[in-house]
Amino acid sequence: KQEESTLETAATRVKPPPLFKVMLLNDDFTPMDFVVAVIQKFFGMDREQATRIMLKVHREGLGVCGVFPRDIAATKVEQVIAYARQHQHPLACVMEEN
Ligand code: TYC
Repeated sequence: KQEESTLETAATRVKPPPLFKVMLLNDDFTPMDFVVAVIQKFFGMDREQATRIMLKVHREGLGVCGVFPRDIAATKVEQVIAYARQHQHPLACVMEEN
């Protein structure tokens, strides 16, 4: 088969790209409303979903906002941190391989 003779032989078939969880971490200072707004703005959730995740982070210390390929995850982390700093909040956002 042509496709197996070139790019997709069993030996060279590509693995699916690794995925990364993007997580928010709790702190004692960032206002709850700000965290909800961040989750809506950067992770495309409605207020109800965003509030659920914010409360999970608040109660359990961290929570997953989404799972993405490496570059997209890294961009989300940078955008969330930059936005939080612009508003003088210490909100922390990290990524971890799934
Ligand atoms: N713990 C914060 C408060 O009581 C709220 C908060 C939730 C902060 C989630 C960060 O990722 C966070 N105001």
